[in-house]
Amino acid sequence: MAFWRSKKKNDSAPDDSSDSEGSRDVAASEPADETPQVSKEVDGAAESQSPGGGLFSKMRQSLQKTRRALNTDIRDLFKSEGRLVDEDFLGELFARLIRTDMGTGPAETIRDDVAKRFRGRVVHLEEILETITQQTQLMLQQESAEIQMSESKPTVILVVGVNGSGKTTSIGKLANHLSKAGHKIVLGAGDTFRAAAVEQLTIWAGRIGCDIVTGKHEADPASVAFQTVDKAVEIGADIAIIDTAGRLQTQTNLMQELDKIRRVISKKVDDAPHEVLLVLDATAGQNAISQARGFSEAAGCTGIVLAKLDGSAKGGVVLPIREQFQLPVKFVGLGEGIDDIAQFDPAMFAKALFAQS
Ligand SMILES: Nc1nc2c(ncn2[C@@H]2O[C@H](COP(=O)(O)OP(=O)(O)OP(=O)(O)O)[C@@H](O)[C@H]2O)c(=O)[nH]1
Ligand SMILES: [Mg+2]
Repeated sequence: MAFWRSKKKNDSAPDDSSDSEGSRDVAASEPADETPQVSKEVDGAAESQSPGGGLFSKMRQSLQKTRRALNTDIRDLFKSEGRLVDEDFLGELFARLIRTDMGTGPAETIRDDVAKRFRGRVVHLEEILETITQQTQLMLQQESAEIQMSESKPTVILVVGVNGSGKTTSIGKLANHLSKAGHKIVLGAGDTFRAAAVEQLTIWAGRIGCDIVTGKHEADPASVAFQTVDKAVEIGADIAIIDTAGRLQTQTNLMQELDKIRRVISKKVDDAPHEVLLVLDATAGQNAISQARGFSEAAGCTGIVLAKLDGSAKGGVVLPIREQFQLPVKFVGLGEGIDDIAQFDPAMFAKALFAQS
């Protein structure tokens, strides 16, 4: 196993535009042959972050595209001073709500709530927005967005999802977030399929100042995962976060590869992985739902990271994700920068979604 030290880099987000399509065979035997490498960055203290402060405005900013579509649409319903809440109004409101990709279920719930409170009355935009915000918050309630920490170190987090959903970038931002919270982190470059993927995660490790375990190109990802957990145990790290190559839930061999990664990790730490985070691309809107459906069952996911909210006009997709899956949304991606991630907060999200710009 080789060690090296990298200088902290802090400029732009590491880009990775290489193609990751394709499929690989899963080796039948358990891994042990490849020798992953470990690099150590010791002198890179994490950037300071304004805790809490500005988080709402960041969330608000990120939801700008969704909010613009939604607010403009809803505002259009109020051409004159106030509007009578009748069947026409309720029908138009429903049509506008589903444009955010919130889906028919949540849109019906919101419409029915508005009907119950205001039918037959003349209402103003502000009243409607306030009601919708409250109802949205209610629908988004979940137990906790905290990472489930193992009682004994290390907590192991496996990160999965389809190609290009934002896995590696989310890992970089999450690792930074957790590192700032005082946790010692090890990253595992489990996407050995593309050389660029390892490089991308290595750049993030350098920026954060944490260890990373990498394997040779096309090394068995399960081997890298095992070595990552092994390294975390060895150095007393609090959290190991393991990247994986993008895959579709329909690619049976690649889903089996995830199984193998899980099996191998649990050989090292009994109850690991403690979290399997499914990264979904918010710009995919309703398509993100079908991704979630396949993965949540096949990969035993425990939580969702909704990436690229900032680039999406379909931020409403959080609602059907919460409605249809038992999985909590743990984090949202708000951009490509190192601090562009936030723990999911239903109240803040609902408020930011309907805030008037
Ligand atoms: N605007 C924005 N871009 C993001 C966000 N998260 C990821 N990206 C961008 O989305 C692209 C894909 O991100 P990656 O992290 O490489 O995605 P991945 O899932 O690891 O991709 P594969 O490993 O190829 O499957 C990159 O250009 C990222 O910079 C986000 O929250 N906001
Ligand atoms: Mg990746």
